[in-house]
Amino acid sequence: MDIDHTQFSFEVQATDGLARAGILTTPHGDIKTPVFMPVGTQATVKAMKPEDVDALGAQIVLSNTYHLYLRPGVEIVAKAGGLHKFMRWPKPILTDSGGFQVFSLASRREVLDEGVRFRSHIDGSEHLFTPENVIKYQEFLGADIIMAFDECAPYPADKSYVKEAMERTHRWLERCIASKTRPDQALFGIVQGGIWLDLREESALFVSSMDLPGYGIGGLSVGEDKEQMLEALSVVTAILPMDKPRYLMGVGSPEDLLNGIALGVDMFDCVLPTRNARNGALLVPTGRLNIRNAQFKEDFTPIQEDCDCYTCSNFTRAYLHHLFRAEELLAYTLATTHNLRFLVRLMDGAREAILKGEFEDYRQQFLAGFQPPDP
Ligand code: PRF
Ligand code: ZN
Repeated sequence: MDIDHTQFSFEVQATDGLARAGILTTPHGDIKTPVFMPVGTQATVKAMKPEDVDALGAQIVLSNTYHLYLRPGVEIVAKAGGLHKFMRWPKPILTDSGGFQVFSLASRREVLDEGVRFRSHIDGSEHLFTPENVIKYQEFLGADIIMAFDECAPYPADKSYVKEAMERTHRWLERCIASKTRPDQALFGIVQGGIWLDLREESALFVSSMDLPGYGIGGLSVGEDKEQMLEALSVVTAILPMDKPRYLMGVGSPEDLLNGIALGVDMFDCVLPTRNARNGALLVPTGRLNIRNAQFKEDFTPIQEDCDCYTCSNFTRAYLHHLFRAEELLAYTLATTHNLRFLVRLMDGAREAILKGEFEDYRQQFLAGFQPPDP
């Protein structure tokens, strides 16, 4: 079934070079793009109350079919009234299909044309994901945006294998579209093709021909060089329809976000800002600081002087240093709050810059000050 166009739409409000500022309308509200989506794998953004995720400016969260299917089970979530009610997040939600997690987490995988047979990373039980059942599971969960079932080839891999995985992803996309029934969910197709530009072109053309409400770009940021990623990405964004949202899956460092926006990407997600936060790696305009470091023991300034987040408004580096050293649980909440707010502000700034036609200056200025971690 197609989608209800009164509930979903995407409007590009301004472009600046290839960068775009837009509004994505969903049944649970509007999303201003470009947008970073915090990850709530297990129906929770780790260490955060939904109210706090909302308060720091997040507009949409991502959750994972793979995890929720294995535990607590998608029927439980459906009985609770769907994922929005279950996790008490009233704003938009996107669920990933499991097409990536099954390859990164499950053990003893067997890829067949029918789907993927795998063993649970939790209890070793055997399961089969197919394009049809993964759509059904995402319909049980009830997210606003659901993703097609795809195969993300590993990196490095033989070109012949990446091509097979891409072709399988295309066949699976047709089956996903055919099995979808809910008009209040938007299905995004996923472009694959690894680092090979001819495969990327072929995949972008095929997926674009499906006339979907949005497009995911998968198979990147899986170990290839940054230059390879950006080159493959630029081939894809040049082909995808201008009037639909583009979502670069699993990409999330500040420099990748700005470089992705510069190539025409509208949506991003990544576990890094939240995972790094729980390891004490905090984002600041100059790069990352590790708050566990002894230099912060007597530093009574906020993490970031000009940050308006709850953590920076109320606590010092010395206090966070202490919480991390003492392994106090509040450390995770305060650090996650700051890192997510940092990315939300980075994206808000990018959007404003696009609307003013100043995005390239904004990107250059940020990148000039920001020192990425060694690869
Ligand atoms: N496919 C899906 N989810 C993903 C990816 C993908 O290729 C990636 C790769 N960066 C992250 N998440 N379905
Ligand atoms: Zn802060």
